[in-house]
Amino acid sequence: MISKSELLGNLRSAMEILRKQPALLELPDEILAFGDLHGDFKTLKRSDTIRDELGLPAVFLGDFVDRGRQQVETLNGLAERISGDPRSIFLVRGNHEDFDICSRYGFFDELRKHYNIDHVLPEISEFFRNLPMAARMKREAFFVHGGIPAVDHPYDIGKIVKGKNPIRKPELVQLVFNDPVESQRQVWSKNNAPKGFFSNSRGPSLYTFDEDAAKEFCEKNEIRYIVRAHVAIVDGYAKYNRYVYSVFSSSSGVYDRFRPGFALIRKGEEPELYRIKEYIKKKKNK
Ligand SMILES: [Mn+2]
Repeated sequence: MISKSELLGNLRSAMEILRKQPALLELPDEILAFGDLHGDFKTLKRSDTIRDELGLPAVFLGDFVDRGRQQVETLNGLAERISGDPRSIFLVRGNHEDFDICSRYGFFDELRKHYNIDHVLPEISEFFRNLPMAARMKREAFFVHGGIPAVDHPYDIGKIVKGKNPIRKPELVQLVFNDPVESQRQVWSKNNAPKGFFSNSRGPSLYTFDEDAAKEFCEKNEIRYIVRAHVAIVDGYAKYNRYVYSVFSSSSGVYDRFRPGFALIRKGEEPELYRIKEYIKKKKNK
């Protein structure tokens, strides 16, 4: 297991980087995007292989902890990587990087097994609070854990700020929690919700959004599409509509049978979606 001093050291070094980063990260024109890791340290290591192979940086779209088997290793590994080379790894906050959530879904239990939890929580909280809430590839894509907020729709991503721990600001909560919805699905409109937003079974103050809402958001923010995570997808990725792509990158714990995916995003081209193990195998056989 990782020692307390190693964990705290890596978190503190990473925080030096995160503190200087804006709430909305500006990404380079070519990048790999990974979804929820949920304690899947093996997938994090496989992502190193893919980054090395392609010589590209990667953005991780939140939910690093909870549920999986190696949550501390995953958080520590991300902190170590970002402090080692902040131009090759970018982090975006998920709804599980929040003490209201990760005190209930496994992370606090894992911490208690290995440490005096009071000695590590302050650094972890600071790490969470300094994480960017979203990222953008200019004139191309918006990257976020959950989805677009119904607040002030079409929402201006220039307004994004970093969140406290726990996250409280409604539009920030919605960035990490909202979901796209397929238009065929039966959904309920909510009172006062902007057109294109519907109820979300995850909670009363959360929304789903359809293709029209996504289109208006993209036009307002001068991007072509949204890359997000948050939904567990057995096959690793999904295209919801012309404007929304989803990636999921965990096969740990409850996601044992899942096939983790990632996206290769290049400015001016359509996103390429892959499953991590198949991608690595194919490259090996070449
Ligand atoms: Mn999530």
